[in-house]
Amino acid sequence: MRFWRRKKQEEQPEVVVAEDEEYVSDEEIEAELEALAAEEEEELDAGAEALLIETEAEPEEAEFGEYGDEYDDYELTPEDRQIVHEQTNRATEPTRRGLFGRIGGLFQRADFDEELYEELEEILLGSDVGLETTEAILAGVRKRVKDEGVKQGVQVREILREELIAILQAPHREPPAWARVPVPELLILLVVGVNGAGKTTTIAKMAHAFKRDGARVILGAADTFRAAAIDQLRVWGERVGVRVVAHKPASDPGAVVFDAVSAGEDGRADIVIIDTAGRLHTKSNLMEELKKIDRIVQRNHPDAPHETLLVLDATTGQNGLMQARTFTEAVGVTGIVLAKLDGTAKGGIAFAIAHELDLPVRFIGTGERMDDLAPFDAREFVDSLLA
Ligand SMILES: Nc1nc2c(ncn2[C@@H]2O[C@H](COP(=O)(O)OP(=O)(O)OP(=O)(O)O)[C@@H](O)[C@H]2O)c(=O)[nH]1
Ligand SMILES: [Mg+2]
Repeated sequence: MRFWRRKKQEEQPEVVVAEDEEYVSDEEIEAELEALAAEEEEELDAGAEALLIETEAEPEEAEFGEYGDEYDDYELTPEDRQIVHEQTNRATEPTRRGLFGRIGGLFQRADFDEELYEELEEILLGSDVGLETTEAILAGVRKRVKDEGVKQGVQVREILREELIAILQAPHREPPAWARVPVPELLILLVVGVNGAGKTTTIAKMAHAFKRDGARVILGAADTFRAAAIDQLRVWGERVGVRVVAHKPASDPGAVVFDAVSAGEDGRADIVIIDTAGRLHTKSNLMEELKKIDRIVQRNHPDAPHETLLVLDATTGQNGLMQARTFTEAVGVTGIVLAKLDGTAKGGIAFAIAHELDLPVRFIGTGERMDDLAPFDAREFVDSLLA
């Protein structure tokens, strides 16, 4: 299945595990950042007028809709669709078997009455959809039921289905960075999340998928908190067959990021994925550390990270929303990976994420193996839950 849109014919490089490659100290990076900031200020002064003229121009209207014409290269083939369908079905099985599965039964009665609305509300709340989102869904359904003058169970079911899909699709305003046109010369992805959420495993799965699509991938082991974390990424790197840039345990994550990005520059890689810590060994604040990583990435790549993916453990339910808020405030999360969806009956959290955080879910984790990652598809997701 294609995740990455650009096809490359080049041979994959051999697996090299880099240690202390071009090590740059914290101080050196800070000094360079300062110099860069000064330089930027000068440039801004000089270019202020030109900048003003540029911004006066009308922004060009985007010509494509959601995954529109420009992206047909990225469109899933019928075989891909089948894979997404099967993976989504498998991952949502616990949710379907749990409370959510009772939704189907609500529509078996001929008419959909007030009592059934109450039951529906109970089911949504119990499946981790959350109060705010549940109310939004019910209000949407009630309004359409009234406007369209329907009351038969089957008709209400279809309205509910459409409302659920709309909620999930709303934050998907543009395709993921790896499917955009043009794809950045060096695509830099930052992966964040609390410890144990599934970051490292997700990175391995993504690397596997991108590599299979012909991309040359480098992983940066910026989670220097534990030796085991670095080893885990290296083992995955070897298994998947991609380069891993790592430093010694407890070393500066910023230096790892710097080296991983540098290793990918000048056409030597297509994608760099940075693994980060879920907690820190020092007293310094995790969010500050992530902000610093962001700045280091932006040093030579002002548009990067092209995506900051927050990995959420789906089994933690509503708790994940709070985590997401904290990370979003600190580092501007652009998308969610919902990991371990296969292990929870509370898949309703996907709706809360979309509605309350306005963040697109990019992938769902469907198991512990390399292939257990599916692109998130709102329609597939809803249909598999209501099946
Ligand atoms: N069932 C299932 N297990 C998963 C999934 N993703 C990750 N895991 C498991 O969750 C555990 C933690 O995953 P990691 O990738 O190490 O999590 P992490 O966020 O990198 O954790 P730290 O590095 O400690 O912060 C591992 O045992 C994974 O195999 C998934 O989609 N489904
Ligand atoms: Mg990890």
